[in-house]
Amino acid sequence: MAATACDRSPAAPKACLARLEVPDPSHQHVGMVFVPAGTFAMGAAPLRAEEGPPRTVQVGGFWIDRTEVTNAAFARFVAATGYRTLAERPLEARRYPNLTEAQRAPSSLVFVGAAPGVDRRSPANWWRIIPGADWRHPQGPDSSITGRDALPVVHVAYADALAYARWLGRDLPTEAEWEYAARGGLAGKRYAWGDQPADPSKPRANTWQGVFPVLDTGADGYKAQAAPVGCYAPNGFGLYDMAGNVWEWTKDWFKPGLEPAATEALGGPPQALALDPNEPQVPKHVIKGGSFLCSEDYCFRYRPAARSPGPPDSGASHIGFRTILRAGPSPAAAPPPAPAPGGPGQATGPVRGAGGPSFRS
Ligand SMILES: [Ca+2]
Repeated sequence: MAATACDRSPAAPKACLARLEVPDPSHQHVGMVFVPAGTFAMGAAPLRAEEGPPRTVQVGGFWIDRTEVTNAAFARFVAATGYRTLAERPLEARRYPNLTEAQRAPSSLVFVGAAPGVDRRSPANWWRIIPGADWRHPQGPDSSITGRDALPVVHVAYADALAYARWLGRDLPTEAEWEYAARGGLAGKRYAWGDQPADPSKPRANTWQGVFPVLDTGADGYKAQAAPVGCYAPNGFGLYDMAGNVWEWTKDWFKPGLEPAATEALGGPPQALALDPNEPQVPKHVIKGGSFLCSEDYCFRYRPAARSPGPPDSGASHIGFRTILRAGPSPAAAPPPAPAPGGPGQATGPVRGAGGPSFRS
């Protein structure tokens, strides 16, 4: 057996916060923290090619979820609306004519680990498209979220996250808003908690300790799996898990580097300029924060300045989200979400992630 260290035991991890806050449209601010308007240095001296040097960016005040959206919160949304996530729907044949019917069946990407000696250049060695994997079945059809109310919802595509946010009259954060929130009021620090490197004896986030993707020692308490929300100390704004646990969707279209500040505040480059050099035919959104799969020796993206491209029509077992409510105009007045799955130019693109770089860890 590969030493993946994936813990698939049926024992449900306990909740870490005393109370799970579950909002609904009548209780719009439940679970949120207010972050005052401010100016900050977005980005950092690049540690990865896609990052950009710091530039001054202004953001308005906003409410933001104290934690990643949980299974409990997403379940309330689904119960109220009957919403089906993209992973639960078959892909449309007209949009994906090159795929077989089996390939278009409902499915999602699950991290399965790898054996020692694996070629670390190919994420396909540790990701599998598993039919029947979705937010209710995070490891595949035989798994469930029973007893996992406090875990972040995963296998949510960008459109799923936006649909949840819209139901609450909220929005998803721009990359600038997300990064400003993640920094917690600290200026120019490498991590959400300051400049001290991660210390396994005093874990500050759910990441990966050991050799990725072969062995996670789980020194932070969670071995190759997401933790319940709020298991580690919050940042300066009172926000939990802004580093590690699960990646989080933002509204910005991804391209390497950062846009000039004036554009950044408005939400990054237009879709026409979206570019993942490793998969240029698929426009992607920026995901932030890193995940439980981020190790110091491979991903190292559990830093506020780090960023990665996420295909809008794909979820995965390590991508979740949180929502915001701007102090300015209501998000209800914003344009409707883009159609999904598969927009123009994506019809022949990789489906549900073919192991693209956004899924490295
Ligand atoms: Ca961990």
